[in-house]
Amino acid sequence: MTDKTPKGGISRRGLLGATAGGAALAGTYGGRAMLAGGALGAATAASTTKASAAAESTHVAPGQLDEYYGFWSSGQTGEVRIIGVPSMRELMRIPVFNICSATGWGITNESKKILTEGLTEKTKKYLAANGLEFPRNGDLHHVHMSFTEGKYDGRFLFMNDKANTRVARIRCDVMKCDKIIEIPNAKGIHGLRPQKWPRTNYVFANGEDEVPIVNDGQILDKPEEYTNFYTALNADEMTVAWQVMVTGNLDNTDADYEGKYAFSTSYNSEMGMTLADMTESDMDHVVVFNIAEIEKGIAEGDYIELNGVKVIDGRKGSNKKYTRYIPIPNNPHGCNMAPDKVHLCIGGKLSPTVSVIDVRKLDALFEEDADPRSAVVAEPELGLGPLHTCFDGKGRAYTTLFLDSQVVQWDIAKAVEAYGGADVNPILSKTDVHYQPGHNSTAEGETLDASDKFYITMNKFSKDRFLNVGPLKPENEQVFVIDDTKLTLVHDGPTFAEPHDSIIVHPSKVNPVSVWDRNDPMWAETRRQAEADGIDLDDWQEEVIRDGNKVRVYMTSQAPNFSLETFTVTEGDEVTVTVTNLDDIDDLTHGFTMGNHGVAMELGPQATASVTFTAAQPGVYWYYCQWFCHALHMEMRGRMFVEPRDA
Ligand code: K7E
Ligand code: CUA
Ligand code: CA
Repeated sequence: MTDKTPKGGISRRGLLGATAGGAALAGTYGGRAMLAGGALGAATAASTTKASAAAESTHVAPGQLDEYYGFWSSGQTGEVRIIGVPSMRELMRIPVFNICSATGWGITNESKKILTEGLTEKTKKYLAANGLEFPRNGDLHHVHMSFTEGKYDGRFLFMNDKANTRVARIRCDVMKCDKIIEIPNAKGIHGLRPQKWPRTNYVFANGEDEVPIVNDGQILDKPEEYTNFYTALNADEMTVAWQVMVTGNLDNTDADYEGKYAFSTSYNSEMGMTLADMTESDMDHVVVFNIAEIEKGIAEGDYIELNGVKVIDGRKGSNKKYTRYIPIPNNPHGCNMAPDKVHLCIGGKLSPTVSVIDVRKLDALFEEDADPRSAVVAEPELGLGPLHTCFDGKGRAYTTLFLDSQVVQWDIAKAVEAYGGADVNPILSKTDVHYQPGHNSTAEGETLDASDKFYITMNKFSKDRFLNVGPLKPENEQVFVIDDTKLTLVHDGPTFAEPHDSIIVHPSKVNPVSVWDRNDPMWAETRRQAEADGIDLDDWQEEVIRDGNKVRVYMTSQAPNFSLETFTVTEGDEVTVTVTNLDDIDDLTHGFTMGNHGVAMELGPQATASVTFTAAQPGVYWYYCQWFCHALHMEMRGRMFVEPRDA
């Protein structure tokens, strides 16, 4: 095939084009006959014996540890989950964009600082006017670990919040969120990826929703004046390094293995505002960002400053040094860089194809008059609704087919040969999943250590796979064992909203501590306040400081006691309780819950946490440890006396 426009076989009929799109998404599409090739029926279910042998090989017996960590997004729940792979046992939840009753995330002063300090002034003003301190929800789609030279380095996890245009970071030493930043100018941060090479200096983040360049109400329903913002964050400082204005919206993003280019898919090159407009064109595009040129442009002052951010103009028709637009069919979604360091795979979504871009051809693409499709080296027709692709390090790719409810395993090299005209079928196997898969993962598949051990698919619907739990059903994650071209299902895992994406990381690359450092920066501000109150957090038991109508109560916890059994405040006082957990052995977490005040916090071994509340009503209130810590855990409690103000 020498034709560099989309392959002849892909016509509007072959696509789930403008007219079919809406119906397809509504699940009424009936065109399965359009599948390419003949021998593509779903792989028949593995025989029972084979399946049980595979299940045996991945069974993690009670007391045994999993082979891998899985880090899971949770969509509109707003948290990150740690899952053991392959058992799929949920090991931990890390609150990020949500509020957590158990740990006090969103309740403690330390977490509130993280949740508020990175917000823009405009948002702070809006929240204050509505009696809020930080957004209550989040929509966390993508979680990725920091890289050093193309491999996970166990330092940080990064994640997006589509709902409130934020990016957050988790420290992997303690598995807690330590930074959240709202991205100025952009709207709806969706795709997010760390730079892979030479290390994660940048985190790239897509703005999905188009807005006026200056979004202050002067321009409203004039889409022709909207733009979109691609953001590079400084990963170490969690600040915005720069932004690029682009034409078309931005969906998913990835970066290469050379540190030269980053990429984003756009399903709305039309800059349409309605479903009909957004699916009008047969072709959308992938934006290629030339990182060195953008850095040079910033250094040379070729930017505008918008809300404190240096913004480069990379829109169509602007200076072509910074960006290039590769035409791709049709409303593309997934954007996945193969660990062969060469091939970038773009899921066609409404097109049954995956477009493969050879990153070695991108230098030439940036030359004057280059054919915009010159870097496309394959476009295999794989099935209906291709969304995301993952890799096993053996030259094979796995693409989820949303509409077909299948995963298609295919050979990248063969796809390139077929595009060049060879009579080869790149498809190796198709396997049913249950049902409607979105993202998928292999172990370390987005790194140079990609493995072909497991294949995990994150399905948007479980339908009839589990006991009925009412109108809201769980989603379903499935684990398959890969044996050459055979994928054997070994586990169904129902899951609460909504596991968009996951990464699977070998324990040799991430080493969390079991006990906090007493001097952890997480509570640096609390420590400063304690010092101002004459208290050395390393050596104290209890203290009550009165400062006008502010009362600061310091206590420690050591199973099964709080160092203070009672303290007294006055009605209307602003009370800050700071607790340090003196226990310093593994797994000895306490908590502090103040009854009837909406106050709770987790206290890991050697951790300090604080919480501030108003003692509004006179009376006796009990506080207690909500984390089961000791045979006398129930007895680990104390009283707060609130005296009437006039008494
Ligand atoms: Cu769910 Cu990664 Cu937001 Cu695709 S995205 S499915
Ligand atoms: Cu301390 Cu329960
Ligand atoms: Ca489109």
